[in-house]
Amino acid sequence: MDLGSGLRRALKKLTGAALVDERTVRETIKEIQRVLISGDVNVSLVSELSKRIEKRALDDRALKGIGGREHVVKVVYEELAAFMGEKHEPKMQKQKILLLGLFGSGKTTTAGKLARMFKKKGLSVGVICCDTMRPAAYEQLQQVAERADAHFYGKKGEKDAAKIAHEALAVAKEDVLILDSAGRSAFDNELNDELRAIAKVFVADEKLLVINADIGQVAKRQAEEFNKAVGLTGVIITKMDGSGKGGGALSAVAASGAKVSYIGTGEKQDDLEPFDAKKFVGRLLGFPDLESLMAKVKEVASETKIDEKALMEEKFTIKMFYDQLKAAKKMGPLKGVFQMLGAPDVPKEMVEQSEGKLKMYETIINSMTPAERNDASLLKKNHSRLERIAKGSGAKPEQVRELLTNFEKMEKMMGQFKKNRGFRRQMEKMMKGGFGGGMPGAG
Ligand SMILES: Nc1nc2c(ncn2[C@@H]2O[C@H](COP(=O)(O)OP(=O)(O)OP(=O)(O)O)[C@@H](O)[C@H]2O)c(=O)[nH]1
Ligand SMILES: [Mg+2]
Repeated sequence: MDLGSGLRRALKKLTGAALVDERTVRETIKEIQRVLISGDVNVSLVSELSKRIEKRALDDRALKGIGGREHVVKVVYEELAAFMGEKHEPKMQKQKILLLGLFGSGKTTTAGKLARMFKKKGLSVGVICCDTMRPAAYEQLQQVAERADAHFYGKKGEKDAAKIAHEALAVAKEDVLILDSAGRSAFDNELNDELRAIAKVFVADEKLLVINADIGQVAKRQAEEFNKAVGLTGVIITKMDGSGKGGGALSAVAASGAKVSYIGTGEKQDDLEPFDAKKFVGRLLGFPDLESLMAKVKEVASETKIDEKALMEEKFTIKMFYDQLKAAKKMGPLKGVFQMLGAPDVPKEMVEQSEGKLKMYETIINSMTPAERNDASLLKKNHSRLERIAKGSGAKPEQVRELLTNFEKMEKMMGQFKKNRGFRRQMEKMMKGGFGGGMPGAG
């Protein structure tokens, strides 16, 4: 399960709950914890995050007031975003960029991506091959440069990386210079010395550590090691497209105090984006920004409302019955809602209708005449009508009968509801508090 679908599922606990109360909040947080830990986010970081979410989400006034649901969703969204980092705005100006990182982290590929990004903004770009370790590093970067339409600098056979940097700097005239350095299988003294020597000569404006999302929470240690060596200005996390540990890597970098500058989302040169934590989390949750997320929460809340007006009407019809079932499905177990109103339990099997069964009910109901849909008594013990409906909908007569039995159970319950004098008031209260306001005609 990837981070996005996991978080979306966790959030569904909130958006789909009949009532957002302390328990719902705690359950949502638990689910978020599970998702993050399985995405290799550090356990103690997860626990800190949970505490922050809990503290803010359970703020009494906000939770109980109008829009309690929106309040909690907003808190979750904001805290997750802060947890993953900040927003990076690349400066489109003359600059020198030093790329560093371990073997295979994506340095050379990223050099091409950055080159392309600056080229697109109208800046001239040069790339410098200072990787004297990897066989054919020279040719690889040369090809990458060509594809990005950037100037290539390098010196085949030269073993001194700092010397290559020095010579390139002496002749390069481009606005943006990107230096691709050599990796190692792990951070060691040799790499440390080499990077320091390059940094001394190159004097970079940006020193960007390139890491692979797959290393997850190990990113923290790497960021610290490289930061100690050369003083990082940022981290680029590559392969976000193929890793379930991107969340772990992002949060670990944020915790190390370093800043995530870019994320790589594919092998092509266009697959790079300046990192924006809010946008990133929004996308994970399936929304471009907080506003549209809020809009969706409101929409679900108003969709799942019980049609109070219909409930108060004299006659309970098959159409209302079907709407009710659909609402119950969206809202999750309806049982709790009815219980809160002091009404008898809705038969469990009715609440737990499967999608397939609901579809079948829909087909059956479509085969009824408008008169039948409005007056179920026409169907009572009327064999020929039942047969006709079964034939028309392709359902078995038992299935039509089952629908009617369920309908009658609900009808009976509704009768009891209407006798309950406090019902209307309780209903209004619940709608306002639990469904975030958005209910027209509830006043
Ligand atoms: N899916 C995906 N693949 C990527 C991404 N970035 C890099 N890669 C791939 O990762 C592999 C290694 O990338 P390189 O750019 O050669 O890595 P490097 O850090 O230069 O490696 P060394 O020079 O050996 O230290 C290549 O196959 C790239 O295509 C990314 O964002 N997504
Ligand atoms: Mg390379």
